[in-house]
Order: sequence, then C-alpha cells, then structure tokens
Amino acid sequence: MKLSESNISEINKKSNKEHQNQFEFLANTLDKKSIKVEQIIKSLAEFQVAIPSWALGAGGTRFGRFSYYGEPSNLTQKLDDVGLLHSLTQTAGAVSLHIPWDIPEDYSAIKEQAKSLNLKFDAVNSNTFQDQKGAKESYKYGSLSNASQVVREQAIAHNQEVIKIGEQLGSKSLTVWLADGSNFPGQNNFQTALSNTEDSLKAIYNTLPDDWKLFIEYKPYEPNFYSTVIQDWGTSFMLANACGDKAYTLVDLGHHLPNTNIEQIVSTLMLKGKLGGFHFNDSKYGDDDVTVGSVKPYALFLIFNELVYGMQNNPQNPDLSWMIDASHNIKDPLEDLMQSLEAIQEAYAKALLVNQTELRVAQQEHDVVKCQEILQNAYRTDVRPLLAQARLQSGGALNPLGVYRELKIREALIQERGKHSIASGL
Ligand code: PSV
Ligand code: MN
Ligand code: MN
Repeated sequence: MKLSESNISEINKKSNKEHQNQFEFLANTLDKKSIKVEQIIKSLAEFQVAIPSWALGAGGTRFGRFSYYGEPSNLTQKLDDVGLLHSLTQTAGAVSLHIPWDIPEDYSAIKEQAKSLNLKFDAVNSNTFQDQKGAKESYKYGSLSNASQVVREQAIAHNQEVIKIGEQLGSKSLTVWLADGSNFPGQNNFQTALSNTEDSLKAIYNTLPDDWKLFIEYKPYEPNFYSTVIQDWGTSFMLANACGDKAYTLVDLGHHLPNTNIEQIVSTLMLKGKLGGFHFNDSKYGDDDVTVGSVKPYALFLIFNELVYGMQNNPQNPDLSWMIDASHNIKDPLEDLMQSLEAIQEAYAKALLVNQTELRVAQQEHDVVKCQEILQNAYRTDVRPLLAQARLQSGGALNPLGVYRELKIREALIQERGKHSIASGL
C-alpha cells in the first residue's frame, strides 16, 4: 500500500479553506507579538522523529497480546508502514531497527526501499535482554554486567555485530539499553556489576566508527525489581564519560521514578554536552509506553522548553536522535503513532513560542508570576494550524488521521497482508 501526494492533496482540498482561515488568524496574532511564524514552520518541517520497528504492530503486556490485523510481518512491510506515516505526517523520516529482530536479508533492496520512501536509518538497537536463538550463553543473569566473562564476551560481540549491520545501512549510532540488574538483595555485587558494565561498554566503544555515537539508556527498574545496573541519568552520564567523547546519555521519558523532574535532567545533560538521544512516550505509573502527550502534556511542554533552550544555547551538545518508544495493544498502531507525532510537534511548537529573552529578564527580576505567565501563555496557544501548515508545505496531510481513515488504509493493509499476520519483535 503506497500513498501518492495526489491522494493526499485531493483530500486536503476539502479542508484547505478552513485551515487557511485558522492559520492566518494565528499567524497574525503571533506576528503582532513579533514571533517569526515562518521560522517556526521551518523548524517543525525539519524536526524528524524515528519510528522503531517494534512499534508498528500492536504491543502487548505479559498478560496477553491482541493483534490489530494487517500488521507488518517483515522488515520490508515495516518500512512500508513508516513510509505511510511519513507521507501523511512528514515528520517520521527515519526508522530505528532492533537487532536481531530486523536483520535485513538483502541490504541493497532495503536501502533502496528506504530511499524511495525518503527514510533514513537512525540509531540501531542491540538486544541482550532476551536469549537469542542458537546462542551459547544465556542472559538470564545479565549481559554486559554478567559475573561470567563468556557471557559478557557474547554480549559485547553482539553489540559489535549490530554496529556492523548499522554501518551497512548508513546508521550513525548504537543505542544500548540493558535489562541487567538483580531481583533480590544480595544477588549481585553492585560494584562488580557496574565495573563489568563499564569495561564491556568500553570494549564496544573501541570498535565504534569515528563518525558514530554510542547512546547509553537508563531505566530505574523492570524487568529487574530490586536493582538495575544503569538505573539513572547519573550512572549513564558517568559511563558515557568513562567511554569517551562519542558516548552520550539517552533519556527515555518513561524511565524515571514518579514525579522526577525530567526537564531539569535534560537541561543538565545539554549543558554538559552529553544528551545524545531521546525516546518519547507517556506514562501514568511506570514505563507505560502509552501515546506521547496522552497523560502529561504540560510536562512534555516543559521538557521541550529545555530542549529548545539547549538547542539554541548549547553548541557543545550534538543534534539529538529522536525516537518514539511507545506502542499500545488496543489501538491501531499507525493511528497511535500519528497521535504521538502530533503531540511531539505540538509541544515543540509551543516551546518555540516561549520568548526566552523576556523569560530571562523576568527571572533576573525575580518576577515569579511573570515567569509562569510566559510559559503558560505559550502552552495555552493552540498551535495546531502551524503544524498543519508545516505538513501542507512539505506535501503531507492537513489532517493525517482523517486522511488515514478516509482512505481506509488499515482495511487495505488487512486486505494485502491478511487478518492473522503478527508483527515480529515485542
Ligand atoms: C526499554 O524499556 C526500552 O525503552 C528500550 O529503549 C528498548 O530499546 C525498548 O524499550 C524496546 O525494548
Ligand atoms: Mn527506550
Ligand atoms: Mn522503556
């Protein structure tokens, strides 16, 4: 199933007039405040978020999984789905593969397909949180941190292999998320586990190509429930520093204990030039991985406010790798991803409205009320016409979800792939 620009522009025509009225009204209002609308639209159009290959099928919990039908069952179909998303939203211009789930059979065919869909290969992800078919050693008691040297060596070799696969595709970064930890007090020696992890990461880092980055993801708990080796940003930051200049911390929104001030973590890491990657999702309790912006949109805006500040003021921090790390088992995965992409763009646009100079002055004058007003005025602005305009100018849909439903894309995918295909991966 492929969408053409003319499919989309035909449907756009129906709501274009209404959109133009809304856009002009907002653009005039912002213009009076000396906000550069064209610049915001350009920033929105340039902001591309990677879709992980595992988010294209309905997710599951350890209690069950409900198929959504018509899901992709191989890498080619996964790329096609990301291509559909990108055609509609013009925001999903990259894919993030998880190895070994997504090892290409034919590299040049996959690269050709990605090129034709205008997709880049973002970070590649290793997987040492599951035992792999035919593997000699088990990760039951950890991978890069394992007390056994042979297990560590197997996990290091896997990560090095993932780098090689990524190189053939044109990826430029490796994301390492470890499930390593312990379930019961006394099970692990904390210091040995941490030192082993550091040594293993250094061994992987030493084989990293010069123009690559290593992203070290942290998470406080799950699947281990007593301790996790890389439990927080401080541990990740320490390990990234120990590895070297090409190693960075990766922040996943769901990987914090309740009420953690994530925006402050983002700001600290960017000041130190060590924020490399970012995983979007939302949560109420833990690593719920629900649709971005569905539970705490104001928190997402505050995080974006720090990201924008960092992007504008911290040249020591590299461009970030953005990825959605969410999926749910009761929604159409493509619709869910479109909702996430919209929420990300919305929070970004609102953060771009914040007048940083005025905010700085109000902070200097200790005008606490004004500081809050500046942030909340930006947050309360309905920026959706800006998002729609950015999509329109790039050939996308004014209303991606509307077009998806009007063209009955899921029905077409079911027709094409059958009712019983189940996505590989999680
Ligand atoms: C772990 O919870 C995580 O967020 C990591 O980013 C993994 O790569 C992803 O989920 C999928 O397992
Ligand atoms: Mn993640
Ligand atoms: Mn997670």
